[in-house]
Amino acid sequence: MENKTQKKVILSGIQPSGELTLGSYLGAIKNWVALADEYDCYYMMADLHSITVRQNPADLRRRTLTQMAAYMACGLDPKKSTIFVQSHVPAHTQLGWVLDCYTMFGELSRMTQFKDKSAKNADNINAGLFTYPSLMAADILLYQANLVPVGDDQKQHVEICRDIASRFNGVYGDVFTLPEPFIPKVGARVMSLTSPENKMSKSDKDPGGCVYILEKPEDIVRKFKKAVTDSDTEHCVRFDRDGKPGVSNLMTIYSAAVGKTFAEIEAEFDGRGYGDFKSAVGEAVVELLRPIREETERLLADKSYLESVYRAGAEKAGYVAGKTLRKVYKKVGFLPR
Ligand code: ATP
Ligand code: LTN
Repeated sequence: MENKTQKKVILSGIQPSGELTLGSYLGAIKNWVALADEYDCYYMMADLHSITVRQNPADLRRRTLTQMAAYMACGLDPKKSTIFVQSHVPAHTQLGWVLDCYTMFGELSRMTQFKDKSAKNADNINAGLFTYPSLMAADILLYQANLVPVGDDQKQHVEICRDIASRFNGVYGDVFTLPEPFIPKVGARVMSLTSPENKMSKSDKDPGGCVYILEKPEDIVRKFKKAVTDSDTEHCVRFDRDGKPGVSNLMTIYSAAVGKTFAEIEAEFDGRGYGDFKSAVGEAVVELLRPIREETERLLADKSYLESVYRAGAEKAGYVAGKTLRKVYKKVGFLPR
């Protein structure tokens, strides 16, 4: 594919199905920002994916715009990265359909996210929830992305994308670039503050377990004060994911927020109680998120600027995606119009 900058390509996205969480910031967005200079980046609000679970229309619109403002407040510069709304680029659904026909029932049935979400939404196990990964593969393959920065839970979806792309390439020649997942060393799987055996998730029924990136400082501090620590007797801050999941999760968050290693954190809190530690983590997260919240609020006050960003984003993304789609249509044998 023609890539004027000759930079390698990144694509990633988040569904505007809830407010962004500290988990999605540390697991994904932080890396998007870190990689934005080095790569030709496409970052989207995955609104098509979000309707696999029932959404309130007004909330979905509001969250899509808020999410875009938050991406920018986290440090994404629309002059450098292409920021767009997935549903604004029809090529995603168009390629999604084609890839559905190159994706096997058996491989979709093995997807952990499908199994989890079907269990949580037993009254709405729709076909979109099932074919979610082939639409995600279309998102990635349309831009010939080399890297897909995501949290650990999305690794399986990037792997199935590679499988679909290889299958297609096997039949038609080198149409798609095979992408790699890019998963952070620290923060790939931030756990719930109240049940550290589960992933922190925006659709979690227990709001105490999840910290939102736009949350008020006093609420953040309160949630960390109430975070579950471990019932072992040693009462010390030590990293042990299996033996001390609560403390280890807080150490992961603290490490990602302030940039200290686990050994440095253990030394800092040596001889101090869990109470002190939890307050320190809460304060560190407040300081990490404060500028993001303030900048998001500032950006949201200027709707026409936000509109200009997503319109330009859709234009650029649509151009690049259109080229891949045309190639695919030709390869599979659709009669040109
Ligand atoms: P939902 O509850 O709707 O499934 P979610 O909170 O799990 O949503 P996603 O929108 O699925 O979040 O994820 C957005 C991005 O953030 C993905 O790249 C995902 O891997 C990453 N991510 C989400 N939650 C976490 C987490 N707890 N730790 C690390 N990364 C995360
Ligand atoms: N499935 C992802 C969101 C997503 C995505 C993508 C991520 C949709 N399309 C393409 C990376 C690349 C999730 O976070 N649940």
